[in-house]
Amino acid sequence: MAEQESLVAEVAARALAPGEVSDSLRPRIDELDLWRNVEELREHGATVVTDAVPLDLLDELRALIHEEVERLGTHEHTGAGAGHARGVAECSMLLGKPVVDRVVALPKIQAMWEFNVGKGFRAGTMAGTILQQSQPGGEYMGVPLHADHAWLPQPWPEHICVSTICLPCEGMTEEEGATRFVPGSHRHRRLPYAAEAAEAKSVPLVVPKGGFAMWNGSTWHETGVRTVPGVRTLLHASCQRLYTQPVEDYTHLLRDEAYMAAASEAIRGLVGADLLFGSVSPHGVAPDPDKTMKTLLMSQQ
Ligand SMILES: O=C(O)CCC(=O)C(=O)O
Ligand SMILES: [Fe+2]
Repeated sequence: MAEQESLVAEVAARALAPGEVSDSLRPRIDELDLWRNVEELREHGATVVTDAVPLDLLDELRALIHEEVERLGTHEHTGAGAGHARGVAECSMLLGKPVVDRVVALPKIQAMWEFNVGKGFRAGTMAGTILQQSQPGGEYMGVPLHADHAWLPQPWPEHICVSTICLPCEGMTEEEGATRFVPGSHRHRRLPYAAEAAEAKSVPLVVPKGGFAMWNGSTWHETGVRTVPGVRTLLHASCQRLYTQPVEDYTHLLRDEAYMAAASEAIRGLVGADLLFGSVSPHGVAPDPDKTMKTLLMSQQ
């Protein structure tokens, strides 16, 4: 009993306010020079992090997304609205692909996810898209103004539950179709009404090659329009707060002993290897006590 009371006291004492940086994360934010990004996420709801991804990894990532899209054939029926983005070729469930695993484990990406969705965050969606040039007067391609918290009841919690990064393999300017967001829109903590969406003033998230754009689940954002030749090849990677149900189910990776034996700490985290979920066996009565303790403590941070 006394043990349980002290656990409750410890969990209570760990609680962070929304947008607060934990003591254990602070040194990484310092070292990686991410305070401007933390501030921008708090104030505006989105930010661009630079110098995060080595350029050779970007070439590999671009090749993977194009190969996957080709393999799935989604480039052939993009006009019919393949995937979630109209007119955009898409591939999903990319965690487990070696280059994606290396990218999403990079320190700046990991630190920003932890800031936004707390310790113990899991992979929610890991998708690649290829956006083509729009023709003048042509149909809008991509996802119109929305927020990634859309499957949570509104008003959305102050603690962010979904955090998306968009990582363009070649960088993205406004003309190249940079993702756009509405500064300050995260404060509404709900989806935009139709009239608000029609009048919203979005701004482009211009990303130099090697950087990524990031927003939080309440921020209103939309795919930009590519007006110049070429394509925008992008990794969309969303992570979710540990208690929410990840959109993509990566339990096959958790069960893959060879994969897990070689997995970095970052990947173990993304698939929830240390969380209590799924740890009660049909013959047992309680979840793994170590995992329960870890999960409880992480949930507050
Ligand atoms: O295509 C884009 O630029 C934005 C896509 C999007 O809404 C997302 O990844 O959450
Ligand atoms: Fe989105």
